[in-house]
Amino acid sequence: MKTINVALIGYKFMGRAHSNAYRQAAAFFDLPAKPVLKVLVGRDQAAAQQVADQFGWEEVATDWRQVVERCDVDLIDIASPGKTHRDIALAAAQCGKHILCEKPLANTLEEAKAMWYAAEEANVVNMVNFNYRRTPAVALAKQMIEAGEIGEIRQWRSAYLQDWIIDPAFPLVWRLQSAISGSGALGDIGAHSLDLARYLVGEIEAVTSLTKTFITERPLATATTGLSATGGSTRGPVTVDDAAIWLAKFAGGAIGTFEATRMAPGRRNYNHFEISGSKGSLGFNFERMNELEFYRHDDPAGRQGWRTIQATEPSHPYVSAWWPAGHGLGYEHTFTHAVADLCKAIAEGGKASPDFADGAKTQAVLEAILRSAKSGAWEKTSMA
Ligand code: SOE
Repeated sequence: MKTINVALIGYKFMGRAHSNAYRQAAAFFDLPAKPVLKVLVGRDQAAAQQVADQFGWEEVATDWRQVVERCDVDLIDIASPGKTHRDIALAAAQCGKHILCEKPLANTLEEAKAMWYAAEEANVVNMVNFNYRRTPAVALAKQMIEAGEIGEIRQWRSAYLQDWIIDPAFPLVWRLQSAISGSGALGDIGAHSLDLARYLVGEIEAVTSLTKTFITERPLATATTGLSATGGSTRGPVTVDDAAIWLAKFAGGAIGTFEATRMAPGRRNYNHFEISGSKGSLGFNFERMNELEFYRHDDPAGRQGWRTIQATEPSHPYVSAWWPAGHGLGYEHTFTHAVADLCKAIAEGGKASPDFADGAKTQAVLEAILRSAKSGAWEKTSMA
């Protein structure tokens, strides 16, 4: 069997999710090429080594620049914070490596475009990891929309709600610093909603928005693991939004409302959307990720109502690779699906999706939202 040697940069929350995906993909999916966990890269050698041992990486390295040049590496996976994405991707493309990059693609549109052009010029397979597209229920929604089951789409409404920074004593982790993450709830979770909206409805032409930082100062972080952290007594400014709300006009004529917040008590990872079409509606919430809600307007009068499709049948996207009907999947499976699709694209010389062009288009909407939050006006999405 052909192999794809992977170098993964980043070993914390996303690093572990990606590591698990590389371990699982070939065991569950019939892949034309199998990912090999070649080298895990992290600045803290001991911490990276611990994760490498847990997940079975062959080696650990501390300098990504040396790793991207290695001729025994085929795929560079960027699972480090946003501010590192551009430089790593550009170097990887220059060395002819395929690239998987965590979302959002970059911290600015300019960076995202540079990554897109570099990958295209180098003719390497490139993918941005908007993993929620690969939830079976979401992929099923896509199939149903394409089959015309809800008719012409008129409205999108989404709310991506979390509460992990609700405590003012929660430290100033990198996701709360614009120099490292670009933006706050907007880029971290709002970008997922934008990707789903682009995937299911189409391009967004214009937006008007509101952003808010409720807690403007926090203790500096002394240690972080995944989304938890401990803080010291010194404090620093929060330079990103805690919440963002926006309206959108889609190129195809639909209109949308979006909310992304980390200030919604009780909502841990509530990634929700509802789509209203001329013939019916679809609804999804990641906290019940195995279910897709569906309403058909042409059901007989007196028998109409929302139905819940358990998206766990072998006929549903990705499901036949896993367990018998009704047994359900989890968060980690969305990463495994991304890796499986990426390995197929690499082995077959195809294109991955969403690619860096998609990532840059989402970035253009993120920038329009930030512009509108400042100007108070409608802002057009522009790739310029
Ligand atoms: C934190 O908000 C986070 O881990 C995001 O960074 C991920 O992209 C999202 O899937 C879950 O929440």
